[in-house]
Amino acid sequence: MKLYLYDHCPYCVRARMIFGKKIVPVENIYLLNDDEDTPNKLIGKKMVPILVKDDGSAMGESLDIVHYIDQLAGGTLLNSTVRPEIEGWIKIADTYRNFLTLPRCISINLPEFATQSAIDYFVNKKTAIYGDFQQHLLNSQTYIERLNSDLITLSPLILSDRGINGTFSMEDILLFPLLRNLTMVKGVEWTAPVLDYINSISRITQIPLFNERTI
Ligand SMILES: N[C@@H](CCC(=O)N[C@@H](CS)C(=O)NCC(=O)O)C(=O)O
Repeated sequence: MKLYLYDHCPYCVRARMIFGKKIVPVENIYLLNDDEDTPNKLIGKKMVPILVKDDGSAMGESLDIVHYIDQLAGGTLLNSTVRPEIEGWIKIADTYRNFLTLPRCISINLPEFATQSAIDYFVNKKTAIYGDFQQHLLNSQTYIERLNSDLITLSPLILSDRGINGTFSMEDILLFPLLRNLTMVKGVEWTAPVLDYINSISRITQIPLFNERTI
């Protein structure tokens, strides 16, 4: 199977997590961010992740891919219960996380941004939706302080390093990709429980963090 993705894409990380956790072999293919043709041909729109199965058929939508691989790999199926506190936490982080990660992800040598035209494509597209990247960088401290405070709120919700609700579950699939992206941000005060959690899920899913190239 082949998985088409971008390294900075949290939805792609959801898909990567189930392959890593269930030890299902897959070829990861990182598209350039301005490559519209490949995804358009596969699923009729410019969006990743895309799974191309062994029979050649293509599947979009991260959670569909997660469920497909979860069933295919056998073993215990992911518990899909998500606590309202986790849903609420994600909703709050969603209000500012992109302001921190979008302007940084283009500068940390990710494969989808290997060319200037891929970077320009991304900056133009995302600026139209989220606002000026430079302004967000200038406002970083405000967002970092919000995140620091939210990490303190998150800490007591972590029941185990193996999975936030005790075992690996849908909560991890939804939460870890956001936290992993935020490891590219310099100056975040990670609490010990959150740090242990992301390091452990990174190991379990074989998805490296960005903490060695923070900006
Ligand atoms: N609902 C989709 C969302 C996927 C998504 O938004 N992917 C983004 C990358 S993070 C994308 O491909 N956007 C098109 C673009 O950036 O041009 C899923 O869960 O798979």
